[in-house]
Amino acid sequence: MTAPGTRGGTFITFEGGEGTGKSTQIRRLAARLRLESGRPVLTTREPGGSAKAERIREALLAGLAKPYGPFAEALLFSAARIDHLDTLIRPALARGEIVLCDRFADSTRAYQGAAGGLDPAALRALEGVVVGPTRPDLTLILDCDPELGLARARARRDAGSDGAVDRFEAEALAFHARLRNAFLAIAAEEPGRCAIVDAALPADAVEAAIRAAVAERLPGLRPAQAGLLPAQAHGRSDDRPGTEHGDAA
Ligand code: Z5A
Repeated sequence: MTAPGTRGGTFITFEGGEGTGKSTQIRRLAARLRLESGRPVLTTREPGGSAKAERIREALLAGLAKPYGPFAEALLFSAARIDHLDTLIRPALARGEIVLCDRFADSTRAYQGAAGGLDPAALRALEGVVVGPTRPDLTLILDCDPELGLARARARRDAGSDGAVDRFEAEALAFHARLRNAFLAIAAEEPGRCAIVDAALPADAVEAAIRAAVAERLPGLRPAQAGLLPAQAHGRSDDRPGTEHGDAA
């Protein structure tokens, strides 16, 4: 982990299975931090975030890389991450901004590693080359029963605000159970960086737990005091994450 302050900015990632509420909570935390911290907040996502990485995202989620196997997919996620880091994340951190990222390297460890069956040592080596010193200061792992998360994702799609089932959502429930265990194992392995948040709770309660975790782990950002701010500070709970990726304000 790079300590906040050594590079100016603060890097927070959101991880977890499908439909755990990452996008919803990123928007809420971003709104709070914009009001509270007095610093620009950039929200972004993986795969994607930069123009070139978004093109790779389209191919990955359409399943175009699946026939080449999980290591080829890991390489493509990494290619997208290199561009995202170089063109968006590192410049924002160097400017002293707070960067909130929807998924990052832990998703490669969980999806391509634990759930996809790749050798963890090979993936760690790849991560070391791709990510280098740009480690998150804090990773919030949103955790709930995969059946609940998948049901939420399904309900969102049925309500018409989303497209077809993507390549990973279409995997069997056993895959999603392995994913959940993988994220919990990452949190157990790196407790200083990771905080587990109960994502089965209502969105307001999840938001409060996230504010408490951020206040405890990154006291300089002071989001716990955001509870004193007016309710209109945060976005709608059904906001999709992709709409403001790359925005700093
Ligand atoms: N992937 C990978 O394999 N390797 C990698 O290295 C990386 C990614 C970086 C990206 O998909 C896929 O890429 C992902 C992993 C893989 N797998 N899939 N699929 P994505 O970006 O399209 O999707 P996602 O990251 O899985 O997120 P999501 O499914 O869109 O869910 P979410 O962001 O966690 O949840 P949400 O959109 O905030 O909420 C979902 C719905 O639930 C929505 O209607 C909300 O209003 C509702 N919601 C949210 N919170 C609550 C609570 N607390 N209670 C009730 N309802 C709620």
